[in-house]
Amino acid sequence: LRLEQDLREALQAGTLELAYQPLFDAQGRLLSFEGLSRWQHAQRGWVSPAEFIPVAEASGLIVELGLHALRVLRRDLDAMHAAGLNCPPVAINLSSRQCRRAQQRERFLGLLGELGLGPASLEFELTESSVFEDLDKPDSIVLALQSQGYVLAIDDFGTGYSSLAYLRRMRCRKLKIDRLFVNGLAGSPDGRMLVESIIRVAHSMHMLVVAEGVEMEADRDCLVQMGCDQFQGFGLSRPLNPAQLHELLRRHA
Ligand code: G
Ligand code: G
Ligand code: MN
Ligand code: NA
Repeated sequence: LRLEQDLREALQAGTLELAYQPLFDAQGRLLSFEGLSRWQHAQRGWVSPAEFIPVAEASGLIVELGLHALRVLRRDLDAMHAAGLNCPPVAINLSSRQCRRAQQRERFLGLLGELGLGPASLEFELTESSVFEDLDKPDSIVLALQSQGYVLAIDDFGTGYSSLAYLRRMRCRKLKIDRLFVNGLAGSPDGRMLVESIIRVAHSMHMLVVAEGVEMEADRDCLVQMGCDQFQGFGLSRPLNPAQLHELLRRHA
């Protein structure tokens, strides 16, 4: 409860930030970023999203957190433009609890328009379960975003339920294989077979495959060989603060 109250105040004060973790192709070219919420608590220091996202979801604060993330992204993009830097698309995580009500969905879509965050600058990541819940709604946020041309990725693939059922039902552009299946891949024949199958299924549905949680070069090489399209993980880059992001963009310009 203490954490919930502190999070509420942090959102009011606008002190949550975004960290940006790059995604690369097999040749090491920079493709895009995942924007991850970060909270520096006055007493506790950095609180992990693994801790505060569940609190935000349970309390409903996730709605405000999601809107706040869009504003922070707008501010950070403006700063990059002012510095003469071009930023590739940034993907934001979208929780199903953020857009459960029609009014929440409208507010979210409205803010995208207001901030001028279109599909060239913004993408979304959704977990399997949240896509599945949302698709049953007449005014589904997923379908709305898709019809506006936003790239959607299915996040943490393989850890949810009914994966194949909704893969068929809705076509996302990207599939992100959960790091559970990526870590130690090179040393695991079973793991390789599984990931190879996931890649084949995704490609047959014209989806791009992203491996997340890439930490070891052997795993990355293995994934490249299997035809994986994009790579993200501590082994390539940690999530970056805006200053580090600027530096990376200068290097890749
Ligand atoms: O950043 P990582 O450090 O620990 O994130 C942990 C979890 O929190 C991940 O599952 C990630 O998708 C989620 N997460 C991070 N930032 C956001 C956010 O802005 N919104 C939502 N809904 N989830 C987020
Ligand atoms: O659920 P989601 O995929 O959005 O989670 C992203 C989270 O994964 C972030 O918290 C990010 O810090 C974390 N992450 C990114 N790369 C790695 C990695 O190589 N190893 C581990 N353990 N976590 C990672
Ligand atoms: Mn994600
Ligand atoms: Na993920």
